[in-house]
Amino acid sequence: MQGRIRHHTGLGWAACLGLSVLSGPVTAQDTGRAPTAIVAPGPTPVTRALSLPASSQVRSQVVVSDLEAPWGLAFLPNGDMLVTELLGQLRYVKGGANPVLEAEPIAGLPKVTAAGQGGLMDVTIHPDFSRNQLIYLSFSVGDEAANHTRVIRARLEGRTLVDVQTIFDVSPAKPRFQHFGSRFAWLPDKTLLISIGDGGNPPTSLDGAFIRQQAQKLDSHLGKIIRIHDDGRIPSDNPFVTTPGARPEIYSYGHRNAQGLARDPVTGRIYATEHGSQGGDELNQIEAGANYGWPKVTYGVEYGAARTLISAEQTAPGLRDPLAVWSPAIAPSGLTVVRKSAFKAWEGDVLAGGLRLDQGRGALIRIDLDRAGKVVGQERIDLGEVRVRDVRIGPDGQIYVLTTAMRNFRDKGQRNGQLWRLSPAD
Ligand SMILES: [Ca+2]
Repeated sequence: MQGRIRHHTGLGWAACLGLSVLSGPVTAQDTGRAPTAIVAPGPTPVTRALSLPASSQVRSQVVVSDLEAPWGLAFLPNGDMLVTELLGQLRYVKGGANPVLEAEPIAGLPKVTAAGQGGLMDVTIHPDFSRNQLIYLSFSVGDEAANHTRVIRARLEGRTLVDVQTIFDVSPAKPRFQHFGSRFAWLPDKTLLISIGDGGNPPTSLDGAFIRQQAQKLDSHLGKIIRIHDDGRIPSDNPFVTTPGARPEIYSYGHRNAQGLARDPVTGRIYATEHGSQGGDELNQIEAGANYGWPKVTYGVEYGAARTLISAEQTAPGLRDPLAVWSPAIAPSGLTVVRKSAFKAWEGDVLAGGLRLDQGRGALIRIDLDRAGKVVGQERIDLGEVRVRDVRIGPDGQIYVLTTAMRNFRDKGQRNGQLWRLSPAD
């Protein structure tokens, strides 16, 4: 694919981009129906990420180095940034043309368990931050035998957190340190969505079954997207508040490990990316009460050379189909919808971070959506031998990306994390 990418519709362009369309178009998401509406099963395009064309539209520049396993990025209204480091520090970056990483981390953080995939994960600011200075952090607590994701809010006073309050604890606790999810997204009513992982891969078990089965259980927060008020209270219009035995915080379920979550402020659509198991990574459009299928239906297979099937079917009545599937995996991380950016041609598209494409380098994936929210094309934005962990649009309209090195990215003392700024190529 040569030259500038423009907005296109139709599978002709998808085919020219190297999308491997297995068996036809995506099932339409029927946004007009009640949350529990059944969506007819339909085929979903499966993409081989490495076969995607590389974007020629981007100029990239490292603006901050020496971060230690960065995970989440949030802009303050003044253009400064908060960056979480997985091992448990919150860093302050002065924004502007030449961003500066302050040497001293933010003080007053609670104790975090940093082990395996767990640690200090996402950060977001309250929609009214300018008035209340509230920030939110997600992190893992506990030990090898019993740990879980916790959400706190606190006021940022200068460079110190004060009035730290726990507002949500995932239940049940789980063993081992896999699949925490933990990404935030705000809704316009100032409720907060948080993605929670399924608890891990076999042989990790809970209640006599592989823990992944928790994703289908409404009495568990594992494998869910949850929704709470800004102080942790449960919204009375959550989809399962009146369902006996169900956790009232649940917004959607049947997720494996969603580490990308973003709302389009123009269309109101909510998108999530989740890791599959050896392939089967998904982009989903999230609706209240819907079941996204894991592990009943997935394009992923068990880890290992045998590639044992996890589900006999990839789609089923009553289960939401993904908008896009990546096999092999991209290992999707942070997610953002392109609005108010310097990339005019990308307006309304979705950027998905990829930790690891085909066992090689990570990249950003730009997913071109048409006005109906259907995937009509994808391309790679390569940043070299890095894992892409988070992506945000800055107040200056540029794209900001957190990366780590491919190897040793979360070993203590490995300050190979970077903040990149992407600008439109001339
Ligand atoms: Ca799914």
